[in-house]
Amino acid sequence: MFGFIKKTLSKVYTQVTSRLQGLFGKKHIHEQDLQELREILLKADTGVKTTKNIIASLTELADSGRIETGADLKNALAEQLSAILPTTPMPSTQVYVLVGINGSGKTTFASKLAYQLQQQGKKVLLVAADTFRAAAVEQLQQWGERLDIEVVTGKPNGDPAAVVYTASEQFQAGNYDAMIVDTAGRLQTKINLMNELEKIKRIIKRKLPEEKVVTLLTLDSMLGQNSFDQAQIFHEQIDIDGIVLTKMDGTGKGGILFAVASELKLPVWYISFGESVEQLKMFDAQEYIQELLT
Ligand SMILES: Nc1nc2c(ncn2[C@@H]2O[C@H](COP(=O)(O)OP(=O)(O)OP(=O)(O)O)[C@@H](O)[C@H]2O)c(=O)[nH]1
Ligand SMILES: [Mg+2]
Repeated sequence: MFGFIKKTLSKVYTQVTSRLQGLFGKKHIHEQDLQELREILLKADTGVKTTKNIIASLTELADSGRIETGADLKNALAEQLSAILPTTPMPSTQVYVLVGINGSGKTTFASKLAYQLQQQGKKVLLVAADTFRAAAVEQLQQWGERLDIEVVTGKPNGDPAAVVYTASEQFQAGNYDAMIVDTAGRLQTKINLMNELEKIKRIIKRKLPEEKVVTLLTLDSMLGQNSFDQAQIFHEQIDIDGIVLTKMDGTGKGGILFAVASELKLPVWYISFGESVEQLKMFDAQEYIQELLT
């Protein structure tokens, strides 16, 4: 990931990284410097609660003489941020179920993930379990054609669980290495739509009992804290395993990663940052922190 933030996430870089450098260059750290750090973290979408905890810990360290210089501050902040990000590695899996609100980047991520797995030599099956919009199926089919990856589709307005049923059989019979299920965007408050997701997961588990199924929630990083309540309810209703932060090339400011980790207690496994197929990275917490602070 080296140089990744500077090169790719230019907004994160200019809004966060460059401002931090000013603080880290100081000979002496005073009370007002911690207030400035607080402001930077808040502006970077780190979230009120998470920021408050970080600043409280740093203030304690400063009061006891353990943060005197800008360099001390940098090291202490790096430690704080590392402690926040859970290091749960992405489990090795063959079945991915992608969920999230409308427009959060599921279909784009499905294609990017399919491409990444294909590059690793895997035989991938894409499943268009978004039967709600005809355009959604076409969108995935187009990616499938471009990448030469098979896409299982169902009837328009049909039961998405039926598509998943067929796909699971094809997966089993066809010697595939991975199956990626793209679902329709939905609001977490629509109970019937959440039940539909549960049904999809149930069918996969019944048809493919040997496979580990990983449910990934796509979160649009540009929505900042607004997406938290949504994520929380998704998690309560259908058990999310990990987060994909999308549109990291947009106006999001990078701190969202820490807020997600500390407030949702869910690992971030992927960051997606553009509309072309290779713009996907497996998230590495240590590298990210290192780059953010350097
Ligand atoms: N810049 C940028 N745009 C993205 C990214 N991911 C998705 N998009 C765009 O965001 C829009 C929505 O993306 P989709 O992948 O269709 O989102 P979705 O969650 O499948 O949407 P629904 O199926 O309607 O719920 C599209 O215009 C994508 O091109 C990203 O990482 N960066
Ligand atoms: Mg979609």
